[in-house]
Formats: sequence, C-alpha cells, structure tokens
Amino acid sequence: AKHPSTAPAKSAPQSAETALTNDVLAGLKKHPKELSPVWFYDELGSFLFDNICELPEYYITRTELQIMHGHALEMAHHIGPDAAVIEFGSGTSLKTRLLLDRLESPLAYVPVDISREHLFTAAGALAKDYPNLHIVPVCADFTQTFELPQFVRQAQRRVVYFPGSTLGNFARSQARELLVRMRDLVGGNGAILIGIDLRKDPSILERAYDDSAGVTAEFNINALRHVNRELGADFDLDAFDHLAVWVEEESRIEMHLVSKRDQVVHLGGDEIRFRRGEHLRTEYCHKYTVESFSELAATAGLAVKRVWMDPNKQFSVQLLEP
Ligand code: AVI
Repeated sequence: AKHPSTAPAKSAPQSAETALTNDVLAGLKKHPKELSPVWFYDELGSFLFDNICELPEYYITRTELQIMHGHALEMAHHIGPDAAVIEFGSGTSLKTRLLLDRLESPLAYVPVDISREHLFTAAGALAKDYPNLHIVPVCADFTQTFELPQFVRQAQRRVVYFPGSTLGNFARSQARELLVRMRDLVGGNGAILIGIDLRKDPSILERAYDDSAGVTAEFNINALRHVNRELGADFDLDAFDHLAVWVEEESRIEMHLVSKRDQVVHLGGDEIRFRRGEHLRTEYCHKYTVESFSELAATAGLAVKRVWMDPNKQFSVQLLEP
C-alpha cells in the first residue's frame, strides 16, 4: 500500500491519483464545466497532435517553421555567442534544430519536459547530430519552479526558447506568471524567443481547430479516454461532440465537448450529471495581435525587441528581453 493504513484518515497523504481525481472533479463541478488540456497528451494524444501539425487547415506548425527557415540566422545574431538555450516543453525539437544550426558556439541546450521518455529520446537523437553540443535534459513541469544545472545558471547569456504558441493555451494571468518565471530564469542579461499565434479571420481559426479529417475532434475526445483509463471514470466517448468556437471578447478559440444527451458520468465515487447540449471546456487557444502581446509581455516586465512574421502575418516569433 502507498500509505500506512494506521494513519488517521484526516492526515493521510493523498495519493497522486486521488489528487488528480479531485482536480478533475473540481473542474467538472464548475459552471461551465472544464477539464485541463493536460489530459490531451497521453501516447495516443501526442500522436494525434503530431498529425494535427501536418493538417492542411492547421497552419501553425508549418508557418512557424517557415519563419524559422527564413530568419533563424538573424535570431541567432540577436542571441549572440556562447548562449545557454533552455527550451520549455521540448517536443521533437525540429524548430530547435533550425535555431541551433545558426547559433555561434552555444554553451548548452537544456530541453525541459515533463515526459521523461520523450525528453530522453529527443535528447539522445539530438546528441547524435550535435556531438559538440552540451545537452542537459531536465525532467520538470515548466509551469512550476524548477532548478537549472549550476553551470547553466552561471551562463552569461541564458535564453528561453518556447515555440509552438503554447503560451496561448494558458489563461492570461497564468501566461503572465509563466513569462515572469521565464524572465527570472534568464535574468537581467537574458532573452526569451517565443512563438505567438496571431489574430486572424475567425473562420480560418475555427477550421484550424475543427479539421475536415476529424483529427482534432479525436484529439479532443481522447482527453476523456485518458481520464477513463487513468482515473477509472466512465465517460461514454460516443456521447460527446467536438466543438471549436471563436470567442471574440476573449480573443481566443475554445475547444469544448458537447454532451449529446442527458447522462451521468462516474468518477472517484462521485456522480457528474450532464444535460443534453451541456458544454465541457477542454482548451483555450488565445490569439494575440502584436500590440496585445507586447502589452502582456510588459505586465511581466519584458520588452519586445524583435518580431518576425510570415508574409501573410499569420504567426510570429518574438524576442523578449527584461
Ligand atoms: C499545443 N498548442 C499550441 C496547440 C494549439 O494550437 O493551441 C494545441 C491544439 N489544440 C488543438 N489543436 C492543437
């Protein structure tokens, strides 16, 4: 047993599963109901996300890569020599390679990811192709405070790389907090290179998050499959519809799951009732203008030094400094 049965129930430490269950239940008891987007990313979800990145409607990955191909050299000049590059949520690091290829004598590359397996697989692959680069993987949840290896903490120029527009998935106050944490990590002489998706015609956005092949719908539904498997819930995967909706006042796409009928879902000894047509919100995807992002950055004590965009101004990669 994880916990001694003799311990009084009141002071018994929570198991990780109980903590997760309570967290999910708290979201399901809100009005409107919500579920954290972290539930998208099990093995199938990560595979589906990789597929999303290749979809014709999902312009984000393709456009950011185009910007990196065109401007990575200039970005590298701004970063300068001997930098330690710390990547938040390092995935397959395709974009990272474009940056690393251009940097002058980088001191170290520090991929930070919560998934130990992905982290070490990607770091291993990179180590083969960059034998002279010091690669220091850190397994951590980048939304929480974490320690960098001492020689990275002492590097003169520390740069956080955060591509993919993942900042858009955070509520504004959390996005600000994350920027503050990045600023603290890089220090007064540091920089942040960040991918930010830009506001555009809502019909383009809604299609990007509701593709004709139905991959994003499957990605959304998979969050329920993940909760069923990890926490023993009994969500009926066929009883929810995928919805992607543009919310103008918040300047964001929201992904929802809409209950097809009145139903009851069981989780951790609790019963959660859904009415027919009731929404469960699973994700925010904020879209910024160059101005609105610069305002957000300023609230975190960061100034925008450079903005690189594709010719159609769909996406941006921005260099921030304290
Ligand atoms: C990971 N993140 C930047 C993606 C996005 O576009 O906000 C997640 C995603 N959700 C649906 N499709 C892709």
